[in-house]
Amino acid sequence: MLAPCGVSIFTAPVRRVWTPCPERPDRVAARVEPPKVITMSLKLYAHPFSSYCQKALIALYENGTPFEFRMLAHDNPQIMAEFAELWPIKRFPVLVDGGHTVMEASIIIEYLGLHYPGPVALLPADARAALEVRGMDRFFDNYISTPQQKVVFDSLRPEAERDKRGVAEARAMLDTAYAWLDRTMAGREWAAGGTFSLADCAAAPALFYADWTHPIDARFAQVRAYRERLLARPSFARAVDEARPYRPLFPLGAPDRD
Ligand SMILES: N[C@@H](CCC(=O)N[C@@H](CS)C(=O)NCC(=O)O)C(=O)O
Repeated sequence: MLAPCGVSIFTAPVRRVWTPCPERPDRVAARVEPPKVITMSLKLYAHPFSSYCQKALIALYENGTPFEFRMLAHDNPQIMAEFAELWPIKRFPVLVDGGHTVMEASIIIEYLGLHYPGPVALLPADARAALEVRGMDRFFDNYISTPQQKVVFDSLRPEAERDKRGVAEARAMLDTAYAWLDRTMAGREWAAGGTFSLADCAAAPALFYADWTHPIDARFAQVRAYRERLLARPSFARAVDEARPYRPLFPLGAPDRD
């Protein structure tokens, strides 16, 4: 069982083991074994407030996949050092499965589907349908999350180092992306059609923070309705709730909603 904070070590239920009884070899005696502490092989180096970490968390929560949350925080220097060693590029999340390191949220989700499949397949088995899902996943990363991050990161720079033109271009990209998505989502429940997928894992945190950064205009009713559907999805609702304590960290100021 996963604790709400993502702690992954759990105690298995008491097991009864039947062994031959020394006095009466024709019989067996029940011996109660102490509960075993089982350590998950999957470790996710992440932070709950990070959009790309939420993308991977949605996939883990959709399938109830047990994992250990390695919380990236400056008061966890050991975990920070492990992370820097694993992935010098220092972008998170990173998944570790035994000796294998997996970077990039989309690849983590595909990896989980291949090695830890659960009831919710986030990539369709059909290659053509999977291509559509991957295309929408790229759309949310490249044309929603990337410009959204540009606006936020720029706000963290000293005034003299800000990139006014780059921020204006990022905001224009968001408007163009909202407009395209609004047309694309007409008649669709989820990003790639009728089934929740990898693309929706990408969309949920991307649209969540994009709306905080560059509000989705009321004329993009399909996008706003889709964002609401994503917020109502239990896996994402859980990720949003776990990130709630960190809202004061949002550089542009978190709105009082969602
Ligand atoms: N392409 C990466 C992007 C990951 C990413 O940008 N993560 C952010 C957190 S949401 C990060 O590592 N930020 C740290 C930094 O920019 O220094 C992915 O898909 O996982």
